Amino acid sequence: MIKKYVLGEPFETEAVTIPVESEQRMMDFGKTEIGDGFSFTYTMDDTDVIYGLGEANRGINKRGYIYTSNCADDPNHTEEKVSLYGAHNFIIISGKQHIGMFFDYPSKITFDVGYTRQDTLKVSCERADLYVYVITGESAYDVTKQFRKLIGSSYIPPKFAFGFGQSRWGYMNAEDIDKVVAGYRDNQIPIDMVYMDIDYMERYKDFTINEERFPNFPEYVKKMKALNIHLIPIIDAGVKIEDGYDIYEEGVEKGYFCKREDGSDFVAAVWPGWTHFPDFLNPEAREWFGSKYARLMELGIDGFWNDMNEPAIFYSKEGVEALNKAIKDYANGEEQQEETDDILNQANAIPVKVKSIMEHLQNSSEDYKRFYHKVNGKMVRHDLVHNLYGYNMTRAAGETFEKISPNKRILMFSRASYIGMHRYGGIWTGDNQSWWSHILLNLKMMPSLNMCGFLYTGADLGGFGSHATRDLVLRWLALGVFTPLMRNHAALGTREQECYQFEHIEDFRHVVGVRYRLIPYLYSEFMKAATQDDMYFKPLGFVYPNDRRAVETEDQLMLGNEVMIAPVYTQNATGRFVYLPEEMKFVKFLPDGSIYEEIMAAGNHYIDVALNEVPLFIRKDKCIPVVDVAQSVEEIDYATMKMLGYDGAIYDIYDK
Ligand code: MIG
Repeated sequence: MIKKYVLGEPFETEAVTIPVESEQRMMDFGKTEIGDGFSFTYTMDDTDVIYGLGEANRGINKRGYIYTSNCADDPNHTEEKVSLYGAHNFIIISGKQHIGMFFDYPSKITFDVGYTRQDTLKVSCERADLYVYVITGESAYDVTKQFRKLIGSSYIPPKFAFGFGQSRWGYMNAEDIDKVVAGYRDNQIPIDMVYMDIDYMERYKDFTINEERFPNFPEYVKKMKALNIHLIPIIDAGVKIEDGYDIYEEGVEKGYFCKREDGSDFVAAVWPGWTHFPDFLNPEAREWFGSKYARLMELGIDGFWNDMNEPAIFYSKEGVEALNKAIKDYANGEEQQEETDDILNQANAIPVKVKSIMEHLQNSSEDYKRFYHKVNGKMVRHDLVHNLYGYNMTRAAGETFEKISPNKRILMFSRASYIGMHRYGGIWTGDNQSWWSHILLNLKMMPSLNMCGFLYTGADLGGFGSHATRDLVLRWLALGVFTPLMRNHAALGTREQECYQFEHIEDFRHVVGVRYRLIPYLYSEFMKAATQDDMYFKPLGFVYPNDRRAVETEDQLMLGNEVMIAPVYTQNATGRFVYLPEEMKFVKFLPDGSIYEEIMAAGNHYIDVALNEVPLFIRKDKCIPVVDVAQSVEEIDYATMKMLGYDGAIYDIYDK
């Protein structure tokens, strides 16, 4: 059952697509307080599990920490962080009763899940203008499915997007990309996509191609297509201010950029230098920006990734002015440097005020108060709707794709997001690090994202920041084999981590190859999840809710209807412990192409998994299809399909 409560005057985020009659009274459980903002407080039972929050830090069970939805460009996902790139305000209280709550509120909102008081859940935000949807059901899984119906069907990418992709910030030109393609094709490591990061553009101008770096780009796209390689360019949110750049000039002329209070166009520095931000909350501006994706589609491009759309800001004009003033004041003796007894520090000290301004220049909350959106003829200050920006950038693209390419799916995923965006694109989970703990973080985020509608997701495999090691990349790929988005991506300046950069390339060939053997199964499970508003990845507790040990398992996931995954995420380990809630078949894809199978009883086991093996479990009396390895999705030979799992299980892949 779904109830909708209206508090104050909510902003219409359009996250929900199904009309629900609203009630003006308060929720009849927990405690709602309105006055200085909004808060909802609920006392949790010891055994209540809190699910949800999509792209958030820490566990599948969110208890024991505090999280703030505030789309943030923060590349340091350490354990204490409270905000990442997405804002997914859906939680489920699961215990004696199962209650889902969606707080449809477009600005900063905090979920204190037993942080301040261990038994207290408190959700609070600054203004009491929001919709709260309350869903009751017989289990957390049931509540999730009801919620998913409410917010509309998830985005479906083209089939090639289930292949493997290679990316790196630093591929400068066609030669660099040729090297990547050769590195994969020559070594027979399957691949379908190579990503183009910001350097393909002309001075970082959206929808341009640097002709010196990519001479005759349409031909190049064709040449790649002939090799079954899709080139996937990045699109940044900010539009470069440059005379003669038509998108900048049109945007200014039509008033499609975000404005300051005085009506002038807001100016912020990002990769292109000074930019304006398209006003994606204005439907006309959205349509206008969206239509520009067609420029690249006309050149043969069929996939994109949207970046910097929190929006990320290096600094604003106002920020620089404040800094200049502080420096001038200091030089004129009006601002003292921090007093310290430490002689060394005295010599190096930066004046306090200057230092504090410098530290807050980037992604400053002050800047988010400096620009406005035009919504239904009214000016709305950005910070009040901050979490909708990336959502509406991706929606701009998605609406264009629906219009100009109704019969062909286009690959699209975004960095920033809000619930509702799941209808237009997937997401990648941003700038993680080449850390073992981030393999586990990747795994834990996946089911939470599914609860919020985001099915086409994945992390930067091998880690974005920091230097990767061979074993980490292999182990991470063995998780990536199962994530719908399987992309190796790394930051400029880090160790090269393409699969052919390490010794014993055959191990990488094998692990990526397993993905291709499983694509018919993974694709089919994805399509079922997308078309039936279901989950692709589930926590074990969604399938075995009465098994406390299963509910508490945070390092294994259910995939589709048949599979459980349990990747190794510890360095130097030759295997791991697993918990089987029921009898299952342990399957390992071995490097010689054969498959190891062993039925295991319910309970605890230690499984041996070498670096070059890919493990999975098949649930009792079920089986899955596998095919032979192919070098691209296009080349998969369905005639090689065999069933793997329990003998005698009846399995019709197309009509299950
Ligand atoms: O300020 O385009 O998260 O994937 O490689 C960094 C360069 C901008 C951040 C993205 C990352 C991408 C990088 N971008």
